Amino acid sequence: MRSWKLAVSTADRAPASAPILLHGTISDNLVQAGKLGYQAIEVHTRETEEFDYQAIKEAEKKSGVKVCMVITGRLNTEGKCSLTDDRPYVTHAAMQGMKQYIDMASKLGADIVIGWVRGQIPENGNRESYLKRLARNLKILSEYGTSRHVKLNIEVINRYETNIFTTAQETVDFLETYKLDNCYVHLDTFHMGIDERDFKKAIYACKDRLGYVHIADNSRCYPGSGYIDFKEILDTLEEIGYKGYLSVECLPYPDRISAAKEAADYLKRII
Ligand code: LER
Ligand code: MN
Repeated sequence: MRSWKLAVSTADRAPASAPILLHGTISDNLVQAGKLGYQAIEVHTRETEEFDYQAIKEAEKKSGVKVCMVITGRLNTEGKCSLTDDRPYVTHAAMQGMKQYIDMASKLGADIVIGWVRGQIPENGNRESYLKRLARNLKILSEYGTSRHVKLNIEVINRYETNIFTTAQETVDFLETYKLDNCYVHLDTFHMGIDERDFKKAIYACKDRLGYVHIADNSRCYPGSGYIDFKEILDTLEEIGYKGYLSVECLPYPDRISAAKEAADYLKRII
């Protein structure tokens, strides 16, 4: 049996409705994550944040925990930018913001996640032309990432939150069609429970293209609290040779620390 690397979601602050478990500075969150049994943290942040990279490196060394991923959703939720928007000045701002995230990830030795910032196809919009626009922009970002040793992970998100990349197969097909070599698929077990018919098949569809995995149970609470079969998921991830992180991104119930602890304890039990 192989040993899995566990990560946990963090931010400087987040509403109670967000699936983010640790709040505070990156340095404090690294220490807290280590105490709870995690090897890494993912950081949900704005692209404009100016971190003290030296202090973060020292905190990583001291805690033995690293920053594995920079999450870009706030460029969309707060910054109102998307990579498919009809207004060129909005996509331009989205591209600028994404380059800032890639620079940040490069300094942290991390990769990035592209979730909501991909945007939405408007009702009655020509799907093909929006996907072409998205592919063109992702190609530029993918190359920008390659030059800075940062991988782009495209999150598969359920149909109630987006209408682009709602299944693993759709996402893999897109990455292959547009030859986006530095882009990977990012699965989230909560979203999979809504839009995938078969967890095993979805994971197999990604194979070498799987870059990152979010872990939450069917109600989006901590793994082990619901009915998702995580044992089967881990076995399948092992079968395809997945070597990335299992990152707990779940709702902070009954409270943030208990959820983080329950999740780590549960995952370690079944590993
Ligand atoms: C982000 O990782 C995610 O899963 C989306 O549902 C936004 O929360
Ligand atoms: Mn997620």
